[in-house]
Amino acid sequence: TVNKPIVVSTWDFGVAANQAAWEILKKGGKALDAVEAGVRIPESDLANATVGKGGYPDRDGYVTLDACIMDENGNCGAVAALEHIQHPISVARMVMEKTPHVMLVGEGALQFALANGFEKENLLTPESAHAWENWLKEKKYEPVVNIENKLFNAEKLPGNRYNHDTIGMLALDTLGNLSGACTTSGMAFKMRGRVGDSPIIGAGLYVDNEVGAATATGVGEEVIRTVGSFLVVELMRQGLAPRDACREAVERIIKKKPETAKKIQVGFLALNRNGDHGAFSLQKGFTYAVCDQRQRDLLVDGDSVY
Ligand code: SD4
Repeated sequence: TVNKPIVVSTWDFGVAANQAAWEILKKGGKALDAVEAGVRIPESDLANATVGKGGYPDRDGYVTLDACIMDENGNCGAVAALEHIQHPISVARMVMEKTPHVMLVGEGALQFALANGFEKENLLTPESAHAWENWLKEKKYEPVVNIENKLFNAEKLPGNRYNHDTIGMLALDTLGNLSGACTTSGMAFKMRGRVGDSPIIGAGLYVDNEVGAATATGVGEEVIRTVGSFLVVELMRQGLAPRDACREAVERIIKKKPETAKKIQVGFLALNRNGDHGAFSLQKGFTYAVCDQRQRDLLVDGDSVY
């Protein structure tokens, strides 16, 4: 039997995002609508000035966002290095639905968003600006393992905040259709113009309705190098369970860059067309959230190599 509908998403903040997706799925709504609505929850926290949630900027102080979305028919849309727009996922969906293209970047993506009614906002919160100013003292680019959960859970402590980093979300609706969304402010203090895996179809996200869907989080360069999400889906096509497919993709990263792999985090999350899910990461501490008929806010610890 197929376990549907179901939605899964990366990290502890996936729990809240899944709830928004579930509102749509439980009424028989489309997976595509569910994943868009779901990831808008962590995205919109960027604008919440009273609690100061915003993505960390690049090393020059600019907040630049990457996102992509893909549906059950292989339609997809993406934006990269987009500034000033609170909901890059919705711009990505509009690129998919209203243009002959798959991806718009930078100035052109912003122009397209503004022409389609999105509002220009300042996404650099005082807290993120402060973190950047601190970073400028040493200017060391050192991705922190599991920063997503560390900052998220640190929010509960006074004086702390979190940045959301990447949420990848995959959903299977009552019709048995799969869709996925992935959205991020990218690696903190990245070079200006740097684009990660998250907006790249096949790297940060891939959906094939005949097989399943996968998404990635962590250091995007290693995910791009191995075309990670596409790899996970192709491994599921060959018969691997979601967790085992994610494990193979993680091991591919180790094989390509053994020294790098020891120091960084990359995690994959997969959902197949039967509604089975699984995850695997390089380092311990990668979590994902599940919401289906049985469990509304389940948080699962993915297995890891190290
Ligand atoms: C990137 N994969 O820009 C993203 C970062 C990330 O949770 O996943 N953060 O490389």
